[in-house]
Amino acid sequence: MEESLNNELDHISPLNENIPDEEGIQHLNNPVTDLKPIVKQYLTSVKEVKKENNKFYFSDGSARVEVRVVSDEIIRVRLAPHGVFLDDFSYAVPQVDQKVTLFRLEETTDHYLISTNVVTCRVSKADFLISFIDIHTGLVSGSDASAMHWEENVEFGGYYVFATKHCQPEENFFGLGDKSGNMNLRGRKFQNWNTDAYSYGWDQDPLYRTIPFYMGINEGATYGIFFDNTFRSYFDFGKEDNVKTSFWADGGELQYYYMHGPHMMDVVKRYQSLTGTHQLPPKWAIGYHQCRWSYYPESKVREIAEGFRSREIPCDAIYLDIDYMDGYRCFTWNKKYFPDPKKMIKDLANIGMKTVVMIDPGIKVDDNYWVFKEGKENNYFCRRSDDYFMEGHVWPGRCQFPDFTNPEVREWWGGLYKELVDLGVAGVWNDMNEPAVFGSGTFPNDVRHNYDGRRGSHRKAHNVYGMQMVRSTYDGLKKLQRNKRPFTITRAGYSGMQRYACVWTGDNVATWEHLKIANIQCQRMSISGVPFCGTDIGGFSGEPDGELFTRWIQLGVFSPFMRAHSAGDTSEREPWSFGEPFTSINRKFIELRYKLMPYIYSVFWEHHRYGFPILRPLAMLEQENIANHFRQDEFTFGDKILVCPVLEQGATSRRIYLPKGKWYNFWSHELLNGEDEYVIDTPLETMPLFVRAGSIVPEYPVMQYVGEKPIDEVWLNVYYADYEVNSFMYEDHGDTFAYEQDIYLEKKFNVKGDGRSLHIEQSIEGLYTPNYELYDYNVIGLPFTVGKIFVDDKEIFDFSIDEQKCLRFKSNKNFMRINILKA
Ligand code: MIG
Repeated sequence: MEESLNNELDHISPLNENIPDEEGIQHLNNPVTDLKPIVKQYLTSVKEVKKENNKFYFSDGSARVEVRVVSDEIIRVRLAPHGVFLDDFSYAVPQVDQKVTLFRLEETTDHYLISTNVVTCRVSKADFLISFIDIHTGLVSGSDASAMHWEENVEFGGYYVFATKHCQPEENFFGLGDKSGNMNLRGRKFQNWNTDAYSYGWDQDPLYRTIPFYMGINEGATYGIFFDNTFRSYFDFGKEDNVKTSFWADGGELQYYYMHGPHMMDVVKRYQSLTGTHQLPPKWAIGYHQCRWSYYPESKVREIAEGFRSREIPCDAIYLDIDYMDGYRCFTWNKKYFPDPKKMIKDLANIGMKTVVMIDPGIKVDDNYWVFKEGKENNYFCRRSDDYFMEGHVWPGRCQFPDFTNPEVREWWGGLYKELVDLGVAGVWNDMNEPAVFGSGTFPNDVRHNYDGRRGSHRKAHNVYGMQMVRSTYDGLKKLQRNKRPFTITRAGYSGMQRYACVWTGDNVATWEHLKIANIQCQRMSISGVPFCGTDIGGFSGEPDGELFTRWIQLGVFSPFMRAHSAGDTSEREPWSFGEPFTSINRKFIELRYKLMPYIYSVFWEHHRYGFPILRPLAMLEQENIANHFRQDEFTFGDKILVCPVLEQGATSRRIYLPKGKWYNFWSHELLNGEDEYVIDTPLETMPLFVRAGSIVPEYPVMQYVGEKPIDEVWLNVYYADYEVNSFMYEDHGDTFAYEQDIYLEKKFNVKGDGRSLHIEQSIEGLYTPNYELYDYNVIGLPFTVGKIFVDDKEIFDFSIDEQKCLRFKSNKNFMRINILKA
């Protein structure tokens, strides 16, 4: 062990070599303290069991374990090394709702068994090992390889806490949100400590966000573990020891939720039921956005905005990075660059361009600056252990930092946005909230935090700092904008951040490798509970060529958040910056985003309301096929559209895999069978896109921005299938919370073909009334010549077959039944 410790110390590097293993806790700040002897204590054997409502307490005489039945499929386990549990408080899980009716405790010779209708949590008496068993299949998941254990932390108090589980021979792992390597986590080791990771590389770790949630797939069944611990945490998926999966943290409680599957989709939905889903974003937030560090002065901002309109490239928002501020003081304006922000924002709004501004956490130490003065007078800034203020240099120079874990500070900070909202600012972008500090990287460990009245050092609050910042931004905007949906973006976060913001993946690089990272990262965030995610299209640092930028735009159409961004020292980076043919292709793809708007918006609703992820990797679509655990390029956006971005320079074709079912090539309408691989041509003006047969994909006319024109008709693309498929479409006002009062429409379509006819049924739920009256159908792939069409049993005669061989006709938007019959 001595030797392995030394090895670890030998290669401390700023990148990903510095993860201690379970046997050698390593403080990054002070490697010397690692050399103290390690005394780990393990749970011994179960001596006592007690039941209190839905909680069961097991004790080995001194340590206690709580097993709580949260729902039929979710069970929470907590450890108290000396019998006393910490306050049951979590930023990730605002409320542990009780959703279970039936459960029971049984005792056998060797075990205690706590069972719901779905899963049994088994605690072995002799060695305190905990495992989870599917009641129906008997499959054992997430079983302890050793009993939960801990090590006293002499320096800070509390314990390092550890769980070690079996890793099955063919088990693969997914999740953890913000990682930059392969999607499958098997054989690797990670840590979570929110880090400003400028120009991060493949597999660099840690990055900006902490999502201590993973899923294991074994024998075709998925389960999940959410280790709700905000301290620096670690995960090892069979790296140190091929047969073990461990997770541990530098402090806090060993507390995790076991979430039963059997499908990955079920587990993700259960994770979202604990940590919440994203609110519906304002519709404009899912349009195309243009950003740069920075567009200034005002004339430049106008030139860019008008550049979109004159070139007829759709765009909904333009961003102001830090240079709009006066000396980087948050909530101020540089009056030289922006003499009349209100007028500028209004003029931009008049051409349909929203303004989003950046706000950082560092507040300049300056007694003539009102934000600093208010923070100082009210004691809102973080302090060190000996009561000095936490000071560090960021963009404005010497700064102090609000303690966003204090509810009073959050309230104050939320109110600071008043002037920006009054000026017409439409959204806020919170950067540097890991928190990032020049030189040292972040705050020292001894900084104190309020932690919502529970108190804690930065060790405990670090990973939630950014999330609490953007929470305060979101809540503040929500109040100030009255009933309008806030739009917020955050760089840092912790599990549950999706309740307050969308995210971008930070400072990536203009390389083809980063395009691959971007594709995996967005998918991974999506299945880790953070669906509204995007990358800096084009790469933040470095220079993409036209081809790379265009391929990134293509991926961006199918990134939930679609924004181009670039660092200040790079060349111009607008969709037209690379000349032809790139400009036209970029336009065509951004237009596609706008055409698909009703589909994309519906997928956001499905996430918000039902907890479905927006992007679904192949491993989720077909988890029973182990080969899919290693495929990471293809994914579906929602349920209907399969995307396979082109990720290689100069590629003229690429291999793709289609999952079960039948798929239409989006461009050629060729019908292909799933569960097979194909080689698809990929000239720059196209990318492999497929639509599930039987789908209805709604489409809007191209607009230059959301809401540019009233919608006269919604186009319904119907993809014929000789089986039955459901689709749906969601509609509402687009920027209010009226949907919470049922002012929305959820339309379900059922499509069924049988070779001689095609039936479409519609059912409508909700109270919203859209302005348009008609659906305009485009039926693709009909295998027969059309004889008659009936809409609600009335024959219609006005139909045609277009040059693409698609059937075209119209109906009233409230139709219930359509029958298309063979001649
Ligand atoms: O230290 O505000 O990730 O998007 O343009 C750099 C300037 C600070 C980092 C963000 C980037 C942003 C930049 N910021």
